[in-house]
Amino acid sequence: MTIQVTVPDVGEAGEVEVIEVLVAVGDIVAKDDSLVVLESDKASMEIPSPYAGKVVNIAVKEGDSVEEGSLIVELDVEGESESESESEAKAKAEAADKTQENDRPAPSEPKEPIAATAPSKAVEEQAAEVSSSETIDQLVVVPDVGDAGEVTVTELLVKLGDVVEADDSILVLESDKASMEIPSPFGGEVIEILVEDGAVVTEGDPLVKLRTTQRTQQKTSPQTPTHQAVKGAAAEPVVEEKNLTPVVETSSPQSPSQESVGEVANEKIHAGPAVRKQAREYGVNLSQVTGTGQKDRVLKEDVQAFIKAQLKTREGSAAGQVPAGGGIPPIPSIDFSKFGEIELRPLSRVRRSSARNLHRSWLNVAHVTQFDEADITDLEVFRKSQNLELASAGDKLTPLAFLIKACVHALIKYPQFNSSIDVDYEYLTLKKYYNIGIAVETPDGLVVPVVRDADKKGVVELARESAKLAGQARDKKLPLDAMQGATFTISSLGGIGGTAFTPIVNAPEVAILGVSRASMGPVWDGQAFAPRMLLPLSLSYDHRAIDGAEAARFANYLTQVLGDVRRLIL
Ligand code: CAO
Repeated sequence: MTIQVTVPDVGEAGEVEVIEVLVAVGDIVAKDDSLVVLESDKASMEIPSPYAGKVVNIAVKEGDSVEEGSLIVELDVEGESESESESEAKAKAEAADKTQENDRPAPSEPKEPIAATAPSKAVEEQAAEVSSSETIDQLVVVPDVGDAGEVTVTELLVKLGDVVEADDSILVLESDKASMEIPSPFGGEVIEILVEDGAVVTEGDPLVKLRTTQRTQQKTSPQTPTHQAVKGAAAEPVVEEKNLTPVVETSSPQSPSQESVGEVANEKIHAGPAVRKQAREYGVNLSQVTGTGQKDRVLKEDVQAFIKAQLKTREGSAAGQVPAGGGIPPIPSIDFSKFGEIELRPLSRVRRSSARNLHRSWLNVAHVTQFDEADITDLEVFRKSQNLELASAGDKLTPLAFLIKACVHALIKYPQFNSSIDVDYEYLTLKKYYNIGIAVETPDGLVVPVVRDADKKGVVELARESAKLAGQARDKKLPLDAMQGATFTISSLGGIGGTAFTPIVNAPEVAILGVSRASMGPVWDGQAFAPRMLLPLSLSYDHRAIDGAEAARFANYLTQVLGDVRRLIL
């Protein structure tokens, strides 16, 4: 015979939305298999099939608004024992008769509408009349764990069949900073353990299911959303009330409170039970999934897309391409005002952009830094003498112009430093032009203008041009194309101080020269220590493109050129 499954009493919700249809026409479902997921403003509920049978018609589709009594699906239950179906339907009809609310056909008629899940008021009243107690299955979920975000189950303190009292510890969760025993918010028998040792969970994830026995007078009315599977002891074979509010949540590990129902968690992650189940099965942390449903609700497709993206990230990582942010555990977002006074300073556009570029380079490049020292005693004598002559023309040589020139020479000798590596590691692109980026500190953040064709320019011209670019950068007057096309970068902190640092390669370039402050130091000349002006160099390079030995040679060659500037004319 054909059974119509209708929307049960949804309490105060009135209209609810069909957010998922879990079956298709022709599907064979078992009793209690979920048919659809309905969602009110406050919560979601899966509607289980009241009988085993074959789905012969689906009367709703995702997005439909339905109310109590609306037809959901039609089931062919002929495979079922007729007498059992009849007796169940009869029990429902009798219960409904008690309140004279039943205008449905008699249960023996071929199309008997059956409210699928939540017991109607009448059914509950019937249950109250025939039973002095009822069992209620309730989930204990991960409470608010503060800034911890993800926590690990480190110890299960209960096993199946254990009877716990309210406030008995049921398991231990551990964050980076602390362990916490999670007390049960209510007493009952442990009928399901939903996590295992080592599981990583977040706020709202279910931990254990407890079955409590309560006096019927204490039971929750269908108008009050609860997360209880109510099993009326006698009126119905099994009438399971699915939750209108999916979690029973404790307000904190220290003070569990059954009143603070899971709407908080619900608001944080808007997802139906089926989606939560799917997420649990695949170990997906729903807080990391972007919901594309109404009000950012997380749909099954969102979880699937998230899993796909994660897999891609792993494939990418295996191939050495790490998409920005992919697979990287996020740094927890902390409310610092809890610890003291704070000020929010918005980042400039320049700082945001350089933060993104630096992060991207840091993630992609296999950084190694080679340190060396150049003896620039003679260079400094020459530079200062030149400056005396150049002053009248308004020009000034700083060590930077010589560094640019020396780097161009080294790049010509070691062309792989003037290259970019193919993303598939098939080849290096060697560039036959020499454009040197110069890291310039500005009030808005780091800017890297480019001295073009540096190989074709003399030291004075390089000094003039780099000073002009640095000035334009600080005055925010750099033309856009002045920051493009660099093949190698110099970051000089020499005017400021420091003995060494590890600059980040400006990918897709493969190397960067960091320059620290030159200072006088003793150098052994074979017979005695002599005072020499030593310039610290820090050459960071992408080890994917450059071998360590090549880097040592490049840095060494630089020291030779800077140590004897006559080489620059060779
Ligand atoms: N050792 C000792 N003194 C140095 C030196 C060094 N390595 N480099 C420069 N100096 C001296 C200069 O000769 C100058 O001295 P005088 O005024 O007596 O001649 C003084 O320090 C100031 O130089 P400068 O910094 O104005 O000029 P510059 O050409 O050396 O540098 C620029 C230009 C744009 C690189 C620099 O101004 C700048 O912005 N540096 C910061 C770069 C930065 O932030 N890098 C970090 C990036 S993170 O990777």
